[in-house]
Amino acid sequence: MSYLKNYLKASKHLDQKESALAFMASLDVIQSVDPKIAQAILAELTDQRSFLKMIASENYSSLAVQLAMGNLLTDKYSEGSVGKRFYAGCKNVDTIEALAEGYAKELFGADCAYVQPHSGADANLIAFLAILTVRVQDKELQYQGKKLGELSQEEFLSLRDLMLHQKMVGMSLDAGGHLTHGYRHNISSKLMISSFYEVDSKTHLIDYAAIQKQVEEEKPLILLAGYSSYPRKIDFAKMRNIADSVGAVLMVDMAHFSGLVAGKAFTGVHNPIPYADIVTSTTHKTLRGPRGGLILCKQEFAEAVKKGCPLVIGGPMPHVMAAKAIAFKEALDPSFQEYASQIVQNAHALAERFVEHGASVITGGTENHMVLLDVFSSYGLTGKAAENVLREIGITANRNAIFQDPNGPWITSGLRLGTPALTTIGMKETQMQMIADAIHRALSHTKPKKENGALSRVDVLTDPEEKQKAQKQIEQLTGEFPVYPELLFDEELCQTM
Ligand code: DSN
Repeated sequence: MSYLKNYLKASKHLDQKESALAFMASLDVIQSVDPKIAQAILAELTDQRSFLKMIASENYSSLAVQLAMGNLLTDKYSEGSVGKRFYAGCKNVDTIEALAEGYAKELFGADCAYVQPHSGADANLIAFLAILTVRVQDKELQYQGKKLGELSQEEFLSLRDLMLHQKMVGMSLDAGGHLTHGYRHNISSKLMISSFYEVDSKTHLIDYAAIQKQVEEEKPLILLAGYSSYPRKIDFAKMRNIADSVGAVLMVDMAHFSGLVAGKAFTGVHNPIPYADIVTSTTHKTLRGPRGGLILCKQEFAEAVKKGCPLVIGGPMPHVMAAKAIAFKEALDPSFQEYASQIVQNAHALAERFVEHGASVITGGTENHMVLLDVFSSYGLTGKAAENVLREIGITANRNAIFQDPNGPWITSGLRLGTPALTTIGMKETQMQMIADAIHRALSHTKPKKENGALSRVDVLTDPEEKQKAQKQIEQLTGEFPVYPELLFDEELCQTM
C-alpha cells in the first residue's frame, strides 16, 4: 500500500484536495529511498495532531509554502543578488527572489527587502555586519581613500580592530531578549561589545527612561529592540528618539511579531518599519512561512545588506525564497489581518483566564501572541516540570527563564505559551479559556517529588484523576480542530506499510 493510495481510500467520499494528493505522493517518492524517513514525516503529522502546539515561535505553514520548498529549486546555486549573480543560469531564481522581495516590501511598506538569510540568527548577523560596514568600515575607507582590497594587511588589521570595538545595547536574555542580541555564548558578543537593558523589577515592563540613561552612558553604535520572550508591545517612536539622542543605529528584531506587523495588529508606534534603520525577522513564526530569515532596511543600509552573501552566507536557497514569496503573498490577503488580530485576542483571553485562576502572569497580561506564566510562584513548579506536565496532558509548550529567574536559564521558573498555531487551526477565545482551565487544573494538582529529602525541581506527580480530566479537555479540542484536515490517512494501514 502506498501513501497516495492510502489517502485515496481514506478520502473516498470527500472532495480530494490537490495539495493532499501532492503531499501523499511525495511520501511515496521518499519511501522508495528510505521508508523510515517517510514514516517519521507522517509520525510528525500525527504528533502535531495529537498535541496542541503552544510554542510561541512555531506555527503551521500552508501546504503551498511547504511544496514550494520541496522541489528542484534546491539544486540551484545563485550567489549574488537579483540580476547580479556569480553563477550562470539564474534567470528563474531572479524571478523568484524579485517576487519575494517585492511582496515583502509591499507587505511591510519597507524601502528595501533582503530575502536570502537562512534564519533569524543569520539575518541578525548580516544586519550587525552591514551596520559595521556602513558606519565604520566605509567611513574609514573614505578617509584613507582606498578600497577594502587595496589595504595592506596591517591597515586591514587595524580596521578590523576598530570594527571589533563597537558597542551595542540590547535586551538581556532573562528580561526576554534573544541569544543573538549580544549573549556571551553567541557570536554577537564576540563581534561587538554588548551590554543589556533590563525590565522594571516590579512590573517586568520595558523602562524607556532607564534605557535612555544607559544609552547616554554607553553611547553604542547600535540600539537593538526586539524580544523572544516579552508579552508586550514596544514603543518604537521612543526607541528611535533614544537612538537619535546618541546617534545610534536603531535595529529591530521582529522575529516574533512580524506576522502581527504584516497583519496590522501592530500599527503606529508599535510598527517598527517607519522608525528603525534595519529590521530583521524570521519568516516562520507569526508570519506563518517557511523556516528562514528576512531583512528590511532603509536605503542607507540596502547595498551592504544585499551583500549578505558573501558577508555571512554562501549559496542562497531558491526553494526557501520561493516558499517565502508564497507566504508573503498569503499574508497580503486581507484574511491575514483577521488572523493577526485573532492571535492577539486569543492570547489576551488566555492570559485573562490565568489571572482569574489567580496565577502569576508576567506583566499582568499580554498585548501580543504570548503569555508568560511564572509557574514557580503560581504552582511551586519549575518551568521544566510544568513543560513536562503539559506534554502529559497533550500540550507542547516551552519553559522559559523569567526576569532574575531563581531557577536559572535551563530549569527556569516560567512557561511561555503562544497562540499563533492554535489560531491558524481556527481556535478562538472560548477554546483559550478551556485550555487555560485544563493547564491550571493539571498544574495546581501537581507536586514535586522528594529527592534525597529535598523537593525535586524536575520529577513531579500529578493527581491521576485530575490529570485525566485535563487530558480529556485537551483531547476534545484536538479532535475538534484537526491540523491539516485535508491530509487524511488510515493510521492502521500506515503501520503495516
Ligand atoms: N527559538 C526561537 C524563539 O523561541 O524565540 C528563536 O530562537
